Amino acid sequence: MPTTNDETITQVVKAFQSLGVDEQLALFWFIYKEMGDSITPAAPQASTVSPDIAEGLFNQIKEKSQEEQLQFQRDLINKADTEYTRMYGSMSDTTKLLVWYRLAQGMDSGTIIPMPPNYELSSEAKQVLEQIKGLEFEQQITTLRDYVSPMGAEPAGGAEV
Ligand code: 45D
Repeated sequence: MPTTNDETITQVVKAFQSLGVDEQLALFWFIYKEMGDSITPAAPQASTVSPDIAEGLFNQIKEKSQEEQLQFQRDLINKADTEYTRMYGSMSDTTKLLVWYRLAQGMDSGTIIPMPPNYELSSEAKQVLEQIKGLEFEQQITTLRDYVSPMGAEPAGGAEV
């Protein structure tokens, strides 16, 4: 039987996924800004994360044009099948989260396409943001892990890394 907390998380993830693709990207960015320094590689369960694998994919995306960088992120959400989304699909959930974290850091440092200035979230997206802000830190992590988990494409048959 799922607990109330599990149901809350499931409901928030569904609301997140029901937004348009660009709205999801924008909301994800605002979440990153809200979480800020509370995200650290010392977080629990770091043993299931493969930093080198995340870095390898990130480095390839970093070399692309801004348009292609944005397309890659849209492809992940759309579950489009490309060389890169398959790489993503082969990762553990926490490694997937690390890929997104690295992309957000890249936006901060100017190597990844930035948010357009003065971007306003839709009221639907704002609602989801408020719901996520109301969760405990561990629940936020679970929510984000559940959110990034189904993205990308199925690997050809490799194991998770
Ligand atoms: O022109 O256990 C729009 C680890 C509009 C460690 C756009 C962790 C049009 C191990 C589409 C908006 C650190 C992994 C443009 C745990 C337009 C561990 C572009 C925790 C340009 C628990 C929008 C990790 C774009 C965590 C490009 C908590 C938006 C990680 C991009 C959290 C948004 C990561 C991005 C988060 C958002 C990442 C890249 C919250 C990324 C958010």
